[in-house]
Amino acid sequence: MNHTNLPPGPNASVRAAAMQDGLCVARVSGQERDLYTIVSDHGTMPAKVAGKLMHQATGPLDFPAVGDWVAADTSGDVAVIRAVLPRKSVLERKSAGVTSAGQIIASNVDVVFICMSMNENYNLRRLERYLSVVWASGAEPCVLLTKRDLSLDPGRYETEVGLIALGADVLVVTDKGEDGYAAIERKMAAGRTYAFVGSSGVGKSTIVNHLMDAAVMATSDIGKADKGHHTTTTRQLFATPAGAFVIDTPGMRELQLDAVDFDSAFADIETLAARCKFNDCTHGGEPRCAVREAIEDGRLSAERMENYRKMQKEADHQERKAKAAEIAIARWRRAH
Ligand SMILES: Nc1nc2c(ncn2[C@@H]2O[C@H](COP(=O)(O)OP(=O)(O)OP(=O)(O)O)[C@@H](O)[C@H]2O)c(=O)[nH]1
Ligand SMILES: [Mg+2]
Ligand SMILES: [Zn+2]
Repeated sequence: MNHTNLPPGPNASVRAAAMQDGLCVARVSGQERDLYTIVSDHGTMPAKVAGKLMHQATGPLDFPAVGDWVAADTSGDVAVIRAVLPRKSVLERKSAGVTSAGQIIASNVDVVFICMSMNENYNLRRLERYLSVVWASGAEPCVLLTKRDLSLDPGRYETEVGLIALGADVLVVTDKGEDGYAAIERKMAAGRTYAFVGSSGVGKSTIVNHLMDAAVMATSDIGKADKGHHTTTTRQLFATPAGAFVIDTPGMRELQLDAVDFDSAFADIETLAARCKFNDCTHGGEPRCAVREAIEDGRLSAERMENYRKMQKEADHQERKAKAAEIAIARWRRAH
């Protein structure tokens, strides 16, 4: 990535403060375990996290992630990241494993393109999960229905998705033909940052290569895109020739919920629920329940309602686990 097209990023006073400490402001463009790549006025260089920052960290969210602005000491061959600057948006998910700690997918993203292809991968319930997580990140979600060339009736998918992707744009795209990705390019602007997320094989890296006008990411060969095979394995930030920033991410098998925004993602259900006769209506058979009435006359899909309940349960469980962990840590600290 060329330093001449680094985005505006943190404001002048932050840059000045970092410079006073002999540090420079850089952006994290790549991460492979504990080795980072950062881009600054000094160009692209490898970087590690300072020991102090590592010891003060209380969880994965305190570590740098792709898209982060950091203050770094760039005097040596390997830069030393001393601080992570405040984030404008954080896209996170629960990490696999037993801890309740979240994992950052990307930060300081303006628009998250949620990619879903119109074949076996098509799943409205999974899309609802993605939308809930992206709304909570502070970035704007935009749904990309990919591989239009493989679908006999793309309009049907577009309509169906439009009904659940409330407040988000829905674009139908393909890598075939001259202008199959024109809708994406129209959506993008110079200086802004875009992340691509979604299942493996839906065509995220193919889009990134198109936007870069170069094969910067490997894509799977046709036929080798078998289930469970991930072509992209690390997250990476690129500056496009048009001056935008794009982050490619590895396909996710499942998106475990961490931070979620139900008010935005399920605004239709929340609005209906406000009209139920009882304030504490569980929509389980109470009289004059606006939610059940909407399901009965077909205005709300029963599957959508069921998914909403399931996700809420999951989020509640997650929250209880996080609280329990917090209490346990506080107790341990007091005892020691
Ligand atoms: N027919 C068709 N194939 C496509 C389209 N876009 C991508 N592909 C193919 O789909 C396969 C997977 O594409 P990738 O770009 O590697 O998918 P990905 O989302 O980056 O996958 P991971 O890196 O594993 O997460 C490749 O063989 C692409 O050539 C499209 O619009 N139509
Ligand atoms: Mg990929
Ligand atoms: Zn109700």
